[in-house]
Amino acid sequence: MALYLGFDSSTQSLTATIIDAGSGRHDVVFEQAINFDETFPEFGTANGVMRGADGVTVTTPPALWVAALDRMGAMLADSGIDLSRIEAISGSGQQHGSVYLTAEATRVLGALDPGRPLVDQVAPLFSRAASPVWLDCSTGADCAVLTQALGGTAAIAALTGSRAYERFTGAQIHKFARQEPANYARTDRIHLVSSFMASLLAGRHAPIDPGDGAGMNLMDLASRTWAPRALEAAAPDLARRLPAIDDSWAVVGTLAPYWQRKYGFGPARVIAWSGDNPCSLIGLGLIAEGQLGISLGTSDTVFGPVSRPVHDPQGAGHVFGSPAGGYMALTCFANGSLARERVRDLHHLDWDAFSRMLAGTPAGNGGGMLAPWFVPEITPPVPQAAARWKDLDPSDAARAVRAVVEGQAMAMRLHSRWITRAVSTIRVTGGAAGNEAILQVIADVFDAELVRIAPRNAASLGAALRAYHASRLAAGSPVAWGDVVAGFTEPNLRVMPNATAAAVYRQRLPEYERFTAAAAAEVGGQRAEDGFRKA
Ligand code: ADP
Ligand code: XUL
Repeated sequence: MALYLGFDSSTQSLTATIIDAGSGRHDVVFEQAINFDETFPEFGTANGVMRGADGVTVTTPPALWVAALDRMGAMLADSGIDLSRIEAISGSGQQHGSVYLTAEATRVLGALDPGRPLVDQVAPLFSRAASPVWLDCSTGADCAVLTQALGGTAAIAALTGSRAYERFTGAQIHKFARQEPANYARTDRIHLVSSFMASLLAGRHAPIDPGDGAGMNLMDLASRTWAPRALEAAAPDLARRLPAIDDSWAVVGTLAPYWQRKYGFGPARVIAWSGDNPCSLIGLGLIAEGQLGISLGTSDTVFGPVSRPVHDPQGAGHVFGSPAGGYMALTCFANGSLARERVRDLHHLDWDAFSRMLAGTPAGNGGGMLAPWFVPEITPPVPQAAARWKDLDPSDAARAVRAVVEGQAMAMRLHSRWITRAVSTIRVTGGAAGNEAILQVIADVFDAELVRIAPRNAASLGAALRAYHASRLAAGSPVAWGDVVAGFTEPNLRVMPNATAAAVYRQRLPEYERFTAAAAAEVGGQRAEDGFRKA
């Protein structure tokens, strides 16, 4: 009867999930979140971040994450759960964000005093006061330097799994070393949010796992080691400032006495943390190639496990390590719920009316199509808002509704071919997964069975499942991944594709691909892809 604890240190909140697993048990016994803005107004964040006057710099004071972890310790101690039954702990961090520590950190982490708040002990260790986070896009010039040094966009994507992105940690470190050389010089260790939080638990510097390490543009994806040329291009003497890369299931150490004495934990194993996307992969039960996950949230993402370090030929996707071994590929669409809401609001509909119109219109929409780029799009790269309607009057509410959902579903299908061509099942989650009419269109466009996974915090659950898997492995009684996730990631809805609709979309897809490629080229988006192919 062992318990396993997973955390999710995300942009706006810290969540903790405790599962009771093994011996036929698969119960979630605790899931609670601390909202950063509400709980810690003294840090002055809005939606968990601080936005710079330049409009592109986005940071979070790292002390906020420390304070939240300590507060969650107190909440767990008050939960009535016997924390000494927790056998292992892991976690999920927002990807790309980084934490900069002085040489003092090694000593302080090893001697945390349970009589003093964690934040008071850790706050003096930061050599960069504000941690850049994934919403930051202030490093265009730094990306250009990295890209150039590594031989162009295609070369950096093939080496690291992604082209140079502004939010990725390599460019963020380059900017720091360039703008604040003295503070960079006194930086002894640079962590990701994930490895930093694991270090607080273990009381020692934790490694970075290949899941989150791949979000830096600094890791050789195939060998899962730091790429020396990338480190050299990013900043002087970077290699000695980075933690080691270790397996996602590595045992970092034993939970520090701080946590045991202060909150009543036992000597739990601390397992390496990973990024939130890799942890969500596990939390949604995506462990076999051919399975695809679709998250219909603020943005839409399509992702899945892959066995080889593939990369998106169009340069828009990402490949990270999968915490279950192998890799995960991911494509993100900025025009997700925002675009659906745009069409809904344009016609003064509610979600019920939106769904009725969608269900009441024929597959293929009588030839009408929409490139739903109401805001600049990531996939394909479209640098400015540029929605395009084809053979369709946007004032026709029912057809406009169908056009936005079909356009999104066809884009997901087209831009996930590099992930897998043979989709077995699609596991879908996120706010819009509550809408069955939308799910039917996606099942039809992919011509694949679609299942909906109950809306929990998939990253935090995934971290708890990873703690379970890693702990059993370390104890010499490993559990297969299929058995790890079974019972925790069961579908609450199944949607089968409609054969007639699927046939319509098979014909329609090449046409949609041509239409959107031409539309993207018109607004300059194609240039990014051309640059990628030639590079
Ligand atoms: P995130 O985690 O990215 O903040 P969520 O996964 O919570 O987002 O999804 C929130 C979105 O879900 C809202 O922006 C809303 O557009 C969408 N949503 C909620 N209910 C429905 C519905 N019935 N049909 C379509 N979309 C919905
Ligand atoms: C992924 C990304 C986001 C963050 C969100 O590349 O930037 O999904 O991980 O926390």
